Amino acid sequence: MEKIRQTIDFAIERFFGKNHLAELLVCKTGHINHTYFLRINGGERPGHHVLQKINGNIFKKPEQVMENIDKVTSHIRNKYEEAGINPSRRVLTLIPTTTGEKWFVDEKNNVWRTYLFIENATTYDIAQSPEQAYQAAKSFGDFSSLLSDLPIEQIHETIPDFHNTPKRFEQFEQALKNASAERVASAKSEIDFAKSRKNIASKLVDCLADGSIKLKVTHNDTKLNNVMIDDNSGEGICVIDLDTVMPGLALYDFGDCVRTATPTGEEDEQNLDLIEMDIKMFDALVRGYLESAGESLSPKEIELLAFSGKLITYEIGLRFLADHLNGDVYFKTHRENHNLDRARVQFKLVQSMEEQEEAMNEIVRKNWNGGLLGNSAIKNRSYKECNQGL
Ligand code: GN1
Ligand code: MG
Repeated sequence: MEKIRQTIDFAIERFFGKNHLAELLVCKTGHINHTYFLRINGGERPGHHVLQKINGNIFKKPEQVMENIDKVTSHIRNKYEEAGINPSRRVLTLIPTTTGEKWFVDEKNNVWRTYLFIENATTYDIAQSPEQAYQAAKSFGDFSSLLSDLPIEQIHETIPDFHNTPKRFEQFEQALKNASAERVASAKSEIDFAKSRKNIASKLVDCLADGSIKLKVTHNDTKLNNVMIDDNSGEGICVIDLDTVMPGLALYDFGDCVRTATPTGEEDEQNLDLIEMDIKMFDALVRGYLESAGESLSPKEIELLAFSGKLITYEIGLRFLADHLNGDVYFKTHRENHNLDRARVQFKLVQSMEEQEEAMNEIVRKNWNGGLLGNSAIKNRSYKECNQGL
């Protein structure tokens, strides 16, 4: 611990100078990076900040991650400024080191970065109301719209095949081959479940191959808790966790909202009776996403909105299960069988979505035909008008 603390202190010094740290809190959420909340006293940048060490085992080219983040946040910031909106609570702000670099590489090649902390806003692991789900989907849809004119070639693919469900299935099969007998036995019914849904895995990559859906600059980790909700207005104000911004498919982004904003329980809940897909939340997500990003969706994308929720939930379930079989080497775990518990929740959700698939598709049709996009007031609304009052 002493050693880790020294490394953290050293990083803090690089961003804020010596002797300005008043308080340091370790953030417990997030399965990959190390995150710390700082209160800085005095110096040039007093106030709250978020310091993060990028996990170099997972992000093999962390500098490319930072280049993507820099590009995307600058692009969004410019749009807000052009529209006369103060961007400081609307997009993440990178804090440079005392010598002006946008990130800091320590002697072990770890990449550290600091963001301005957004005050008076909260993230939620479980949606508290349909309104909140709506706000989250709208924020991710706005994020996508704001980036729609950023040339995709300018963005690095930092983790190849990140959302490629057939590849994730192969990785699961590989893990199964290498797993200990004990781990295989512990996950027997989850392994059977994973195999039984293999037929859905390639749907989106097939659509990409036949041209009915296209690559866009996407977020790729659109969990509910990656949107900050303003404490006063309840509005989604800022999309966070930009590490996986890459060329990708909008449907995986919408799908991950469904995976994380519709469940009635936690991602690692042990009592599966508490886990269902709440269709009221799904309805709110569809409205929020269509209102903000619907114009840019192809008919095929609209048709597959409900399916995308099931697909990514299945994919993340495969990843948790593979990690359990591999001996918990990827996602941080905090108890025995943690990844297995997470996989179980994902598969329970897949089942719940299968049971409600017709109703989900009906909601998409109703909102689409019902004029959410046919509404010219929305269609023709300028960016500034979209953000009026925010
Ligand atoms: C990881 O660490 P976190 O929570 O931001 C993972 C996502 C998964 C998610 C599951 C780089 O994200 O892909 O969907 O866990 N990030 C990476 O909750 O693998
Ligand atoms: Mg993430």
